[in-house]
Amino acid sequence: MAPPADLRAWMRLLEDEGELVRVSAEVDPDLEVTEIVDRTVRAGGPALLFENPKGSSHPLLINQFGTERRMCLAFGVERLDELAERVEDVLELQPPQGLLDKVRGLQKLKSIAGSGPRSVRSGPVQEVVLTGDDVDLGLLPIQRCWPGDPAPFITLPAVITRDPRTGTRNLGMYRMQVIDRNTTFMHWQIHKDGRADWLATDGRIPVAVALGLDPVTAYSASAPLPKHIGELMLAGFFRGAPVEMVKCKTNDLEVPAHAEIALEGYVEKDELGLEGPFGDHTGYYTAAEPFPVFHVTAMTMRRDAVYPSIVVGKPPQEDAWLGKATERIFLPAVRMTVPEIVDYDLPVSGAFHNCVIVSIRKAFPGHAHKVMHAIWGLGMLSLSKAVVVVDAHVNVHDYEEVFFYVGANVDPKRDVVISEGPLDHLDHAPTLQFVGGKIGIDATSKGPAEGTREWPEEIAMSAEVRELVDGRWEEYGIPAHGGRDSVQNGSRRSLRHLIRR
Ligand SMILES: Cc1cc2nc3c(=O)[nH]c(=O)nc-3n(C[C@H](O)[C@H](O)[C@H](O)COP(=O)(O)O)c2cc1C
Ligand SMILES: [Mn+2]
Repeated sequence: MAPPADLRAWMRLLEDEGELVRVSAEVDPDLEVTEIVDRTVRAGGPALLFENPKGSSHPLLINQFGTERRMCLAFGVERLDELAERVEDVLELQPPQGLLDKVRGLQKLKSIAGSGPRSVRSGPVQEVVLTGDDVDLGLLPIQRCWPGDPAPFITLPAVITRDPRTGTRNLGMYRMQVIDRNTTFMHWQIHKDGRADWLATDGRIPVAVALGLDPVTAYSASAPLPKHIGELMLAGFFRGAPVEMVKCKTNDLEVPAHAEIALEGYVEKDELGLEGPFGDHTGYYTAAEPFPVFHVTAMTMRRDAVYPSIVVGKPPQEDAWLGKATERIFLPAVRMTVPEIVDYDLPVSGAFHNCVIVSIRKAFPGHAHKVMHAIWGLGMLSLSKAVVVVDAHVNVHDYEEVFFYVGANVDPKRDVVISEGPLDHLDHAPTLQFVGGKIGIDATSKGPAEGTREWPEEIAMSAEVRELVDGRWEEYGIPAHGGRDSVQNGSRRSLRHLIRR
């Protein structure tokens, strides 16, 4: 099934699938929503539509991405790995061999060529237009998420800018702390494309913010694409249809025509204020820091616009599955430069930048070290603090299994690499902000070529006996829950178990 075309289609789909619960009781966006959502996310519960958020006439949608099933529904796939397969298919475009191959190749090219956004003359996002003194962010049920947050924060925006030098459009998800009825902060972290666009301007940079998008476009705002690749292209590729854009009323940018709400305005090069603290996905309050100020010159919306929100905090939270989608979607791109990588896993509890587990087809001495350094040199993965490398046959998603090899195969003196480099903007542990230590753990098997003794053979049952037991299993009369099934499905379950703790 094709992904939903806009937020309303998505909400209908969620409702039809029993994945959306409407809450009609009046609930306060000040902290109360967070506590309800925190409990719901941890229980693997449904998306929630708060129909009567206190102080606002706009419903608040939250937890739309909070489970693997909903993330799959959002993209119209059965498994997130299908997304990787689609990307791989395009990246591995080879010269065609024969007619059938040529036709397939053309179809692939078309799927990319037709992915770019399309300009349209009008769209429902501009059914209501508020400018000047009518702009009022107080109309929206913006959450104050955690007790230490000084103000409400817009948490699920797609922020649109253009590079002043090249005109390239960027979409990014950056939290926005509300200052007053028509200004917010813009939390452009140091490594992000939105910040680079702002730094490249001489005076003021036009900015537009879309709220309430179809789930694939909303996801794509969080995707760590290289700066020259547009996020709307990725969205169009996965949607199978271009994102339609309509011109803003008060600046030269465009916003998705089918969004629920759009904020138009600008950011000055030299106007900064103290943003934060904010209870963030690190599980801690990130300290107040200077960030630029966003002035809202127009607020446009659909009639009865739905306001989307997300809570981040101590993992696991709803953003876990946005991160898992990124992990799957970007695997083929990672493999393009480091083809010996079989698979990788960024544990949710590692807040995505703390730890990467990677399995490799090891081919030469020191190979695991090569891969560690490759990861520390690759896009946003470069911010990874710990890299654990295991052999190809190890299931990187099964943390018990990984821990087994870290214990069994590692001589800490020989196999631990301590390095340094750039770290996540929000990481509070390093002595200096932005830069500090890295740890690499080589948990692959070694051999004399790497200066070790002869490596022992791992225990495994012979194929003949496994087949014999498979064939005779019914005969033994051992109930499935204690036997074969639970062993065969063990790794999938353990991932889910960790996320829905
Ligand atoms: C819910 C959520 C909130 C986020 N908040 C921020 C934020 O406040 N600031 C930031 O720089 N990145 C934030 N990110 C990460 C960025 O969206 C992500 O790095 C994205 O790739 C940025 O786009 P860019 O590379 O085009 O700048 C957030 C991600 C999610 C899923
Ligand atoms: Mn970008």
